[in-house]
Amino acid sequence: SQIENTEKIGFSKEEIKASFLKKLFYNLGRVPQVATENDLYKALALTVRDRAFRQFVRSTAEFAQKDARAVAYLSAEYLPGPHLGKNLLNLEITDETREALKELDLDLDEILREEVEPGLGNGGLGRLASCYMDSMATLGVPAIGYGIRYEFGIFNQNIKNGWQSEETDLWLHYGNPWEVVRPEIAYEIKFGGRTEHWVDENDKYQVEWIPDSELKGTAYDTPILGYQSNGIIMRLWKAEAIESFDFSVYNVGDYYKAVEKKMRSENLTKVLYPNDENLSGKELRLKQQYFFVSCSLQDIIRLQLMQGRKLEDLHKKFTIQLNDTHPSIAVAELMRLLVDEHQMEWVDAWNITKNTFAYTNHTLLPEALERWSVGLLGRLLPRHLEIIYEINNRFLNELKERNYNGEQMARMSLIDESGETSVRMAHLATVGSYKVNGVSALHSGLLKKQVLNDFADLWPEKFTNVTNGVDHRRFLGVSNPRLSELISKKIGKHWLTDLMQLHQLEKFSDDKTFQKKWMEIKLQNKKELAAHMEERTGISVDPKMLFDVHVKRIHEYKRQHLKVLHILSLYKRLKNGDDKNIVPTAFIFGGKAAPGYFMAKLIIKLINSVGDLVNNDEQVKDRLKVVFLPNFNVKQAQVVYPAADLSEQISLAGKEASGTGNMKFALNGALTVGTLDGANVEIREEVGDENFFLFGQSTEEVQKTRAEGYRPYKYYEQNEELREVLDLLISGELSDGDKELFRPLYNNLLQQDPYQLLKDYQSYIDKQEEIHKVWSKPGEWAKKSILNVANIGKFSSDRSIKDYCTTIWKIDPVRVED
Ligand code: 26W
Repeated sequence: SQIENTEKIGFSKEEIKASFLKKLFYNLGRVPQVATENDLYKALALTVRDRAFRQFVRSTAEFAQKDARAVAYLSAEYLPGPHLGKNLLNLEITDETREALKELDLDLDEILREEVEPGLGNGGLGRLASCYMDSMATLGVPAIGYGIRYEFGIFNQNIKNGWQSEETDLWLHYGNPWEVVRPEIAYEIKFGGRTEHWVDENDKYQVEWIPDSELKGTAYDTPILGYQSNGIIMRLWKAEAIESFDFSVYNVGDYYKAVEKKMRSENLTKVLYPNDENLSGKELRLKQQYFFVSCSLQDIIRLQLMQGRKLEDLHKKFTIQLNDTHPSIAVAELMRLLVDEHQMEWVDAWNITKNTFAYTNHTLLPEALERWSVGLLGRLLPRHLEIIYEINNRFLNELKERNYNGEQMARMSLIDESGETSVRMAHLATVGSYKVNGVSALHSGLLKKQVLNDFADLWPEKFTNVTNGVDHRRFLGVSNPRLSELISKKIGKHWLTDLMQLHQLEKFSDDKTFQKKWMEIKLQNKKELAAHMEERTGISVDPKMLFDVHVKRIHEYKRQHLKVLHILSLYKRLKNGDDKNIVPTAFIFGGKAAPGYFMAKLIIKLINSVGDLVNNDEQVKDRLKVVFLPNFNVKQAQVVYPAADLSEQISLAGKEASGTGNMKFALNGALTVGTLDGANVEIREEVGDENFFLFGQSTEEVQKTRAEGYRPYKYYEQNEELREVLDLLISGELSDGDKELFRPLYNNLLQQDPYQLLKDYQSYIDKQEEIHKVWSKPGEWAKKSILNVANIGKFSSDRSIKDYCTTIWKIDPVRVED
């Protein structure tokens, strides 16, 4: 009878319950008694999606009516995390839903755990894109996020015998209730072949690209809700074969060949490349980039024309944000579409192009700066290579007119002739954009001083900074309900839309009862994480220990192995009976290594080996625990951040562009031990020196060390404890007697040590001693923890998006009120 009630898309407990039962029955053919966990999850997801789409439709109507200027966010990666819990919060129906389910004898938390998250990204960059989607939706920025619908996202990580192994991510296996396919929104994409040039009867220069293969991209839309009112779309493209009208005619008798072609087309969006900060140089990767860029640009042009606007005004109605250089081929593709397909003059097209794009740089690591060999690019995209050369010629002429010399011009050229001739994608993006930004104050400064120095001298007004931010509604609101409730009780709920409100907590930082409640919540969260870890690893951890957490992609520059050296030094001390200033600590690691990155995989093995040694040693196992939590992703992150006491942000200064985990930890009351790198610098400024554990060299000192001829061996010789710890690596004690296993790491540290671990070692050890002292004074720790949260307001992605709106996009948000 409950099912027969007419469904209203309302927000009361009764309406949610009715919708839920109806979805379960009519969409899934189930009644509660026989439904699987997945059925229940899907029924609830569909219930929520109806409400999400309603918000989206309303926002779109509003934006259209206002003829608002819009952002197209181009990103090869997104990491939205689980949608359900987040959408409940945004619709403000978490409690009603929980109640409705309870009446059906169902548990919301269990259903939430069913969701498999879309792992359509590697790490920081993809997660940032999703935080920005949320904030754009919340603030009412007319926006659409374009990307790729990878069939297999980032691999699932298993740990076998201490080593990482990779398993295919089958996120679509049970179906995806959040997306809607739009078969009528599809575009043709060409590859390969050649170009033909001629002058037509009107004396107009014409170019035709005659490709040797074609496929199409179809749109899949996922609504991304903002808090309380707005909704925008994440539009992901899936590659498919073109089934043209004459397909059957041309392929008579060759049906199997046609099927093969279809399968080859679909390969394009099969899998996400699991490398970050490292080039693979693979043809398929360039194909993916061009594919999603071309679909998105064709879609943007369609939207522009559909609204009765002129193509000449494209840059007035759209701004296109390039999330790193991954979509930077867009500069050439927009030129091709305007000049070749829409018959625009080059100069006019260029004017539109360079006023449409803005480019965000996310890394300074030389090995991560994208370049494509001219051979490959010309074979795959012959017309684009011609266009890139034309852009370059005109650019170099401009430099010549300004009296640049040959050396400077070679440095700035879009084409690198030094080794294998290749296109520098960061230069293409910079020349083709009206703004270029880095992602923290330090990083934006280094960008201007190092990688894009010549360009910053040429166009100083083009360069700017937007410090990253995080979606605090997800990383505090959804994932830390206990702390959220305590905060709301004290200062109201306004922090959900204005994180600066957290400042009001400052006055309670000395309040003993508040401190007690604060730390009690942390302990509860730690209990949950401990249970979660025990279930996944079998390792039990006492929640009263200091939770010292290092979670992020595994990379040498992030220095997970510096953390390992610290653990080994404590282990040695305890074995020598020296336990002063060592508090019981659980060291928690998580993160994936790129499958082809040997050193990173060896670091994972090392962490697990150290865990085996420490966790099973009767003498120390109550003092130290080491856990490697497998398969770190957004879903697990939401359990980890709320439970952390200490946040490890220990990259070599000058290497981490910003970091965003650092913000999520502090938002949940963890204290940071960190270097002056990326956004750490700004976090420390905000929370205060006395509430941040700083160690290590500054960027300038790092450069000086290198310039003076860094010899890590000197530190090995001079520092006895460091020497003992390093020698432990090759003692066989960690590896069943195998002295060779960790030798590559050992040799690397003693001979090159490119990330200067040995140089920063002692400063790190000393700082950790101080940290353990502070932990021994609970009141002091609690105060610092509260002050971290109270002063973290700047790092909401709402602030970042407002910065983008004012300094780059020139867009006024149009918030749709209920
Ligand atoms: C070409 C291979 C490749 C793939 C991905 C190179 C580089 C990337 C990304 C840019 C890596 C990445 O995620 N960078 C991170 O971006 C975050 C968001 O701005 C920053 O917070 C991190 O510091 C930065 O490492």
